[in-house]
Amino acid sequence: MKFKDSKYVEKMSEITNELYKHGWDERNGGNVSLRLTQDEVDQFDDLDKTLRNIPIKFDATPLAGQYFLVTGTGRYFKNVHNYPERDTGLVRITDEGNSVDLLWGFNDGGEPTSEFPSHLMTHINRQKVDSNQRVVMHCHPTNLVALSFTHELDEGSVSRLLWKMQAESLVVFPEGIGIIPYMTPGTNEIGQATADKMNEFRVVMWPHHGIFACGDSMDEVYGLIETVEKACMIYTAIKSQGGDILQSITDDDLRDLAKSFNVTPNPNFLSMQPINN
Ligand code: 2HA
Ligand code: ZN
Repeated sequence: MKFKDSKYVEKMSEITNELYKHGWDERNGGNVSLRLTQDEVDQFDDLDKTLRNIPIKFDATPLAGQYFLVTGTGRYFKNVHNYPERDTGLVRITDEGNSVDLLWGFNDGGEPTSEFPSHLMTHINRQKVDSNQRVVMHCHPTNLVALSFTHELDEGSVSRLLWKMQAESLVVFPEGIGIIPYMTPGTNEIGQATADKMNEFRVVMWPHHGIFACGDSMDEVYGLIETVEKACMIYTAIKSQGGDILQSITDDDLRDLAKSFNVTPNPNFLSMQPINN
């Protein structure tokens, strides 16, 4: 079987198209990486030679030998589903950890996303927490970016706000949302700051820019971003309806929700003991 016809390329095409259609990835915006296992790669008969070696600018040795299907730098998510072999690539991290071998894709000379440091550093940290870790996704959800201008950038208060915007939030992201300061995109520094947050969270806000999220499958991570952005969208709608909140989900409601869905809210943001409501 050819890799181009695989379910991995199909899923990458579907998700990048969804991200584009939601208006979360204008022009160069957004990037996705998906880890493949050796067994998965071995199923294909066109992945056995290195097409090119591409240097990377940080040490990825903890991922040596791992395979990632990743979107390319400067690619437009509007087009990925029509040109997957141009706009995405399958790479293997070399043993030295300072470059990747290209096995498929990027057939116009392209390279992995400019946010590859944030992706790979996140994969490194998350694999320590969750051996099923596979996906990292970055996009620019409109209402979340807007919220980063109007709301204080405090993880506890943003997490509690988003939990109270809809019953679904606490169930989907009980650990809350991490926030880094505004930083220059594409740098190793933003990569390290993001990956550090990923020790505690699966979703990190990049103020005035977008969101980084990770998890076990494309749908899990896409759904996580969708749920965070929906909560931000409800907040936008509340503000545009005049902003007065007459009734809301209470802390006790959140505790009941956590019990019924068997999730553990981040104890720094919500105590399960109803003391200081
Ligand atoms: O890949 O979204 O953060 C383009 C970006 C940079
Ligand atoms: Zn971005």
